[in-house]
Amino acid sequence: MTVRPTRLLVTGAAGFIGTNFVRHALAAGIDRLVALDLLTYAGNYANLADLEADARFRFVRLDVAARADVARLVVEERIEAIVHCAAETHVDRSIGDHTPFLRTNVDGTIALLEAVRGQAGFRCFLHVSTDEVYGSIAEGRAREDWPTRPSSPYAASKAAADGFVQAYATTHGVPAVITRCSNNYGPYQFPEKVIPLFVTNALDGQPLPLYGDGMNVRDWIHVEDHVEALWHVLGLGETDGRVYNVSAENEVPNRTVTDRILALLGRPATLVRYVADRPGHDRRYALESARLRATGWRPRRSFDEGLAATVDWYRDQRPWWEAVKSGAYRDYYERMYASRLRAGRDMP
Ligand code: NAD
Ligand code: TDX
Repeated sequence: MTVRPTRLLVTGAAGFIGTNFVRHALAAGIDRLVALDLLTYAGNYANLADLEADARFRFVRLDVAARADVARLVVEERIEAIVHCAAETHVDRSIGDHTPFLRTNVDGTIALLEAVRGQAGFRCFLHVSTDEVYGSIAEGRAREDWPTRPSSPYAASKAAADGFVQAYATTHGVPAVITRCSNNYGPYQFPEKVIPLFVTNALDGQPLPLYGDGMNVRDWIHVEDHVEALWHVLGLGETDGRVYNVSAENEVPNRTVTDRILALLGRPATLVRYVADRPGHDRRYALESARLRATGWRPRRSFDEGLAATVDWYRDQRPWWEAVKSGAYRDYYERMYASRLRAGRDMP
C-alpha cells in the first residue's frame, strides 16, 4: 500500500480544476499545500482567498515557466509531489495566438520537470492532461495506447507536454504519471467554456452561440469526479510516466447539452444561435477509462444531476461570474462572437 505524498505543489491552483482540486486535497487532510498561479485572465484569486486562514495553505503568484523561482520554491517547501494544472486551456484562443500555449504548456512543464529532476524526496509529478491529444474519435473510445493526433494548437501543446513528461521519466528518472481527462463541467469554470458560457448567457437572456450544426460530441465529467481521480492517482504510487484516461464515458452532442441547460433554466430555444464553426473543430471525443477503473476509481455523478447542480451554482453565484465577465472578457467576447452572432441563424 503506497502512502500518498503529504507536501503538495498545485500549479494553476486559481483556475477551474486547480481550485476544485485544492479544496478537495485540504478537505481530505493534506499536510501542506502550496498553490501556485500566475493569475492570468483565467486565474481568480478570489476562488482561494478564504483558504489563507488555513495554516497548511500558501498561495504564491508565479509563472510556471520562471525556472529559477520554481526550483527555489520546490526546495524551500520540500515539495514531494506536483499536481500540474497550470495551462493555457481555451482552444479558440489557441487558434488566434499559439504563443502563450507554447510558453506555458510546453516551456512551463519543462521548467517544473527541471525543478524536480534529481531532487531527493520528490515522489510524483502528476501531469494533468486532456483527451484532446487523441484528436477526433470517429468510432469507439480512445485508449491510453492510442497514438496522439492533436487537431488544435492547444491540443498540440498538451501532447508536446505529455511527451516531455514521458521523456523526463525515461531519460532522467523523474517520477511521473499522466492523466488525460475528458471535458469537465462544474463550479468555478471560466465562462469562455461552453457550459458556463451558455448558462450565464441564458440567465441574462443573451444568445447561445452554438458552433456548426451543434452535433459535435463531448464526453462530459463533473469536475469533482476528476479531482477525486487525481487524488486517487496520487495514492497509487505509479511513477513510470504511464497514462491514465479519466472519463465518465458519457458522450453528449452539444445540441443536447444546450437543450438541457435551457430546460433547467426555463429559457426558450429561441436563444440558440447557430454560428460559424470553430476551424479544425473535433467532431467527437470519447475516452475509455478501464485502466483507471481497474485500480478502484469510479465517477460518482450522473450528467443529469451534475448539470442541474452546476446550473444551480451559477444561478447562486452571479457576483462571481459577473466580476469575471467584466473588463477584458467583454473585448474577448466581442472579438470572438459579435460578427458570428450577427451572421448566425436561429435554426439549423
Ligand atoms: P483554467 O484555464 O480554468 O485554469 C488554468 C490556470 O492556470 C489559471 O488559473 C491560470 O491563471 C493558470 N496559469 C496559466 N498560465 C500560467 C503560468 N504561466 N504560470 C502559472 N499559472 C498559469 O483551466 P482548467 O480547466 O482548470 O484546466 C486545468 C488543467 O486541466 C489544464 O492543464 C488543462 O489542459 C487540463 N484539462 C482541462 C479540462 C477541462 O475540461 N477544463 C479537461 C481535461 C484536462
Ligand atoms: O461558444 C461556444 N459554442 C460552442 O458550440 C463554445 C465556446 C464552444 N462550443 C462547442 C465547441 C465544442 O464542441 O462546445 C464544445 C465544448 O467547447 P469548449 O468548452 O471550448 O471545450 P473543448 O474545446 O471541448 O475543450 C475543453 O475540454 C478539454 C477544454 O477547454 C480543454 O481545456 C480540455 O482539455
